[in-house]
Amino acid sequence: MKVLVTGFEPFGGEEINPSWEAVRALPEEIEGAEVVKRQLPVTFRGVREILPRLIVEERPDVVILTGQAGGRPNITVERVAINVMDSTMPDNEGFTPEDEPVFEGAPAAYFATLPVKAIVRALREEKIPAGVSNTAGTYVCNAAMFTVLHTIAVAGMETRAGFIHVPFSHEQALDKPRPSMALDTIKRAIEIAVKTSLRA
Ligand code: PCA
Repeated sequence: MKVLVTGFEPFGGEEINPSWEAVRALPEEIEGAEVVKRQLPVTFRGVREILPRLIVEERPDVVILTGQAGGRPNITVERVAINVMDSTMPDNEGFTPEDEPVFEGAPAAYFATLPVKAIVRALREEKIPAGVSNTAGTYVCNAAMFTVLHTIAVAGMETRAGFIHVPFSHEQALDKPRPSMALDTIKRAIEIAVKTSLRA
């Protein structure tokens, strides 16, 4: 079995992105499955170019994308990705799309194919605050999730895929009164999500 796990580069003036810091600390193998880790650019163009290629080349059994949701207090497992790019905050190459589709002619939305509820239950059993989220926003994370689910659907693959948003790390929150979580807890959460998805 093979698992593709991604995190993002920093954006929005942050020096780190806790999603990538956690992903890069993951072991090379989880329950016998090979773990392929990649850092993604925070650009609408980049994720739509890189992810379809990665999926077709690596043919993973499970894809778990992760990103920072600064301000959310807990780990959130996303239920749905929508075919919309709409942002007032420029991405890392200055692009601010308004009401554009991720892919012209693609469906309005895709549900995550990860065991969303089982992941949330497993995290809570390990005393990690977690919940289901019904929106991944309309910025680069949603576009990445939509791209992966669309690629898998069009290719007729059986890969299970979805997205997990993580809070700011404690380091990031030192100078701002925002909720945060220890990087090691975020890493453990992603590892639990991988294990739960492999068993599903
Ligand atoms: N979070 C952003 C994009 C990159 C990231 O880590 C988002 O939620 O869209």
